[in-house]
Amino acid sequence: MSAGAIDPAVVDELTEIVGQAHVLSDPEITASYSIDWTRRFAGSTPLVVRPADTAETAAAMGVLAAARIAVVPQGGNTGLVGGSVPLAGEAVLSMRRLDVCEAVDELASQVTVGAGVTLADAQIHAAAAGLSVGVDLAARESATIGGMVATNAGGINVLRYGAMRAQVVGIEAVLADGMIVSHLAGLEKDNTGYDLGSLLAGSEGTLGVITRVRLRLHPLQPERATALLAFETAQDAVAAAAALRRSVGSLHALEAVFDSAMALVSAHLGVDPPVGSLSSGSRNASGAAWLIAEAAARTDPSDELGTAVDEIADLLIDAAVALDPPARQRLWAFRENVTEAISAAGIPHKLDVTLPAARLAEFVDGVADVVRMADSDAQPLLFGHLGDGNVHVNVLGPGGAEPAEEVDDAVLRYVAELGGSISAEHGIGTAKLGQLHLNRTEAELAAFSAIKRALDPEGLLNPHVLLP
Ligand code: FAD
Ligand code: 2HG
Ligand code: ZN
Repeated sequence: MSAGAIDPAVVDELTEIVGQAHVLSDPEITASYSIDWTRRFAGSTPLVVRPADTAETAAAMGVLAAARIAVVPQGGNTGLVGGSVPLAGEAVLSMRRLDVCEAVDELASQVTVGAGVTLADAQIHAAAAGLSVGVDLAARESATIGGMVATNAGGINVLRYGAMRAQVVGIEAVLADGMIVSHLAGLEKDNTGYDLGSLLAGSEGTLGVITRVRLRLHPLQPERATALLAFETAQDAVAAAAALRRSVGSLHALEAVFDSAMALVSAHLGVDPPVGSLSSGSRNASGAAWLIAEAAARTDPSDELGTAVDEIADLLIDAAVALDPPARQRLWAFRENVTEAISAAGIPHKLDVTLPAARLAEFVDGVADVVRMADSDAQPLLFGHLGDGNVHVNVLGPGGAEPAEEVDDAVLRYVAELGGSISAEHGIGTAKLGQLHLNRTEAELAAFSAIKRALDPEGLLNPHVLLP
């Protein structure tokens, strides 16, 4: 749909609500709202509407609903499953201007923030009160709290604090018809009916537009110890990860980078990992493996981490431990920059999956063959949040091109066969619509559709996302 296809009276009404500067239709300006972070998913939009607050969001949704214009809510546009961009000519409702952090409630250890507040800004705001946000991820400078709730984002601290849904103690949202629902008191115990915050978490913009979120905060854990651990095989790394989870009470993150992903990120950074060695020619997905284990506490956790690392000495090739922030950051660079390194190499298919602990090692060893059976030229790159069974299987085709479409189906079927989830933390978006049935029964999908119809009977909110 081009801008011209929208009734000028609708554009006028929207302009009256949000101001001329915030109704965008010039294709050069709307282009960045229409392509996703990976560059795999791109469309076009007749209009980007940028409300400033809840009232403007509600009024704009009312106008769009009356005109039956489908809408893609968008935050930082860092989503990785093609759910945040207008692939079928929808209007985009950009939530980035809802960027107010209210005062931290120090008595309750909670804060209410606008949906457009970036994770980095929420973290700085909470830290000033001696508290922290329970979720952290590498896209923190751009990802918004609204988008993170909408995707139920996970990240590196899930093993300690849970994913985004677990941080939500109150929510405000605008429904498809422009009605505002608001429940922001933040009472820890509140059994007064359906929990709309839980329902909207992971709804990927299909049930409502999140405008404000009340977050549960956690004590800051300022003392940190970080270890980069090198292993000869993926199996050893998986066994070590399980042991560290059992033994380190202050475990804050437990991440993995497998052989070919480590080769790529090291080349990207221009630095070899300080411990372990890459397999020569490294096209293996697994083979050698690295873990990053971080302990965090109010008092120095290095002894606790050091003792636990000693206890897994028979599994290890070598370990590097860092305590001060720059040295720790140098170790983290080998994990945090993998996504960027892959993006610099091409346009991957991203298959974000969870395996049950008992099948994790088998999956890490077996998935490369599954990929190559579907596309013999494709290169699998494995890394992820091993502490919670979450593996990111990225697959590149030759020269950085996209691999064959069959790869996605083959890997996700393999995951389902092993009892895993086809989406650990990124969501379904448009990328995995065809495979949702691998994890969800017909009865569950019928219940999903009934919820969607109840809250969005005209099917205007992100109509091509999540529900097949
Ligand atoms: P967007 O990309 O704008 O939108 C994502 C989805 O949420 C879309 O379906 C959109 O319609 C919907 N949405 C956005 N805002 C709203 C709103 N206010 N109301 C209703 N629906 C809305 N994800 C993880 O889980 N863990 C990670 O460790 C992680 N690391 C990443 C690292 C990098 C380098 C990158 C690029 C991405 C990473 N991601 C990760 C993915 C991404 O950052 C998350 O999915 C994040 O939650 C998206 O937030 P966003 O504001 O960018 O949302
Ligand atoms: C991460 O854990 C993100 O780094 C991105 O979830 C994963 O690039 C990916 O596949
Ligand atoms: Zn991740």
